[in-house]
Amino acid sequence: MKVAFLMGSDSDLPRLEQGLALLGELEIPFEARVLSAHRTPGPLLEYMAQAEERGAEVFICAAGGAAHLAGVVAAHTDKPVLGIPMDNPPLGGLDALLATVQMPGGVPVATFGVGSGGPANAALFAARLLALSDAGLAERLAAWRLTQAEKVAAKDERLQAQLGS
Ligand code: RP5
Repeated sequence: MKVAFLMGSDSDLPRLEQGLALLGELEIPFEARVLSAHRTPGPLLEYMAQAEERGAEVFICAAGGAAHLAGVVAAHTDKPVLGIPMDNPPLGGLDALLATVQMPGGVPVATFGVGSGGPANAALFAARLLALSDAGLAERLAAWRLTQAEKVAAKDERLQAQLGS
């Protein structure tokens, strides 16, 4: 395992699947766990006590509402912590965004966007961090970026065909 992908609830999972799929596509060993800073504080600390020994190089933490998961994880590691604020009702994720991004000085959390791009970008950012010391992964990332550009170009071609231009 190189990436520990933690979420505060299984209700977060459906919106995180694109990020998990990207880690798989880029052949990055990861594990995903439901661990809550509030509901399971003990098991979260037990997890943090052994995650690095088991290989975790980057932590991705997704939580909604009063989202303290990424901050608590960052308080227990010197590895990079990437926070994903979940867009839950009734406040639409602004609560989680502020809770995740407004960390006190000395405990950094890199916070990603609320909504559909956040999980994918957190996974890609984790890949970029790991690619700094993994040439094979750097190549896979470059190939992935090329494929993404080709997909967008194909969409543009289809649009031009529809418009008859
Ligand atoms: C947070 O509370 C979780 O990350 C989730 O986004 C939110 C709601 O959790 P559930 O009540 O759906 O389990 O801790």
